[in-house]
Amino acid sequence: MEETMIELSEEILLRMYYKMNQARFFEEKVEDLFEKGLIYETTYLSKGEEATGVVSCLALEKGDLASLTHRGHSQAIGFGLDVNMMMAELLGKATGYCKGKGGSLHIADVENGNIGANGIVGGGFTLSCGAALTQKYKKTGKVVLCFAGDGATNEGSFHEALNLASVWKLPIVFLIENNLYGMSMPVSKHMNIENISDRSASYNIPGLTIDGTDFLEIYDVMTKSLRYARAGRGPVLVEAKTYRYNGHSSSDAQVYRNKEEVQKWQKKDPLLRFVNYLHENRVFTDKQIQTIEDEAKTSIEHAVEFAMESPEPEITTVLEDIYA
Ligand SMILES: Cc1ncc(C[n+]2csc(CCOP(=O)(O)OP(=O)(O)O)c2C)c(N)n1
Ligand SMILES: [Mg+2]
Repeated sequence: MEETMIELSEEILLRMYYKMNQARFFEEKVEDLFEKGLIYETTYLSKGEEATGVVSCLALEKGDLASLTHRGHSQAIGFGLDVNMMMAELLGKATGYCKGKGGSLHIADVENGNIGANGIVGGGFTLSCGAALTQKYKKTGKVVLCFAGDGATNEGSFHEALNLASVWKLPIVFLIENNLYGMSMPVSKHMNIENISDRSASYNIPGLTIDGTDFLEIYDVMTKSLRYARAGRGPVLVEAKTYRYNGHSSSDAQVYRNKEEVQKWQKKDPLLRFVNYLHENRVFTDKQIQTIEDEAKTSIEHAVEFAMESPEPEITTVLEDIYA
């Protein structure tokens, strides 16, 4: 892979910071709405993981595809999904991505390359391989970004997918968001290796471990990995070490970790690191930074208003769009 660091324009920095803020505000609102009893499913929040979700998507080119995980709000916002439709889906409204019947775990926008979130851990690996095979077969020049968690890499589907992607040299980048736990199980207890990227050796493909709280490293490594896959050289496995601040889901008492651990990770919060970079490098003025944050917040407040004012699905549509 290329040696020199990929340059970041002001425009891309602005989009990254805006979307990372949107992702954080989106989930703060989701927590609030859940507590008020307005979200009927549980929630899987990605607060703390905004850099991996957003920044890796911003390294994609127009027309590229992505498959998301159950912890996929930051990924979806990064990919460019509409926050109004996302919020409406979480509130079970007819204006949502699945007309209010799928919830967070089934948000998808297939026409625009978003193969979808997935309630099945490891379900995205093989779907992504299928999508990547289509790109190769049709010579579209497009690449698939496949998100997954650390726990998911213990599923058989991970190994099947990496093997096939390697043998067929599929245009796909697997991005593992290693947030150190699969539910309450620490990585050290569910696998016997330090770095998940080592698993790439079995399939003779490049494997890289990066800091998932550092937007600079994510953008650099993801851009290069996507170029590698786009050039027809085959898949890449990227592991980003990151952390989720919330419990696994809304019903997690978090007895398996202590506050100090959470606080340690919050010190390298991806948004904090981003804003420090903006200040240190004088990319934007304080006023401009404030405006980006305010606009991101306003967009989420609008999304909540849109969702609250939207109608519920009609009872007559209850059997529509049911596949199984
Ligand atoms: C096939 C399957 N097995 C188990 C579950 C239950 N489950 C939901 S999330 C989860 C943990 C996944 O851990 P990881 O891949 O690390 O993702 P994270 O939740 O940490 O983002 C499990 C076991 C599931 N949804 N699907
Ligand atoms: Mg995990």
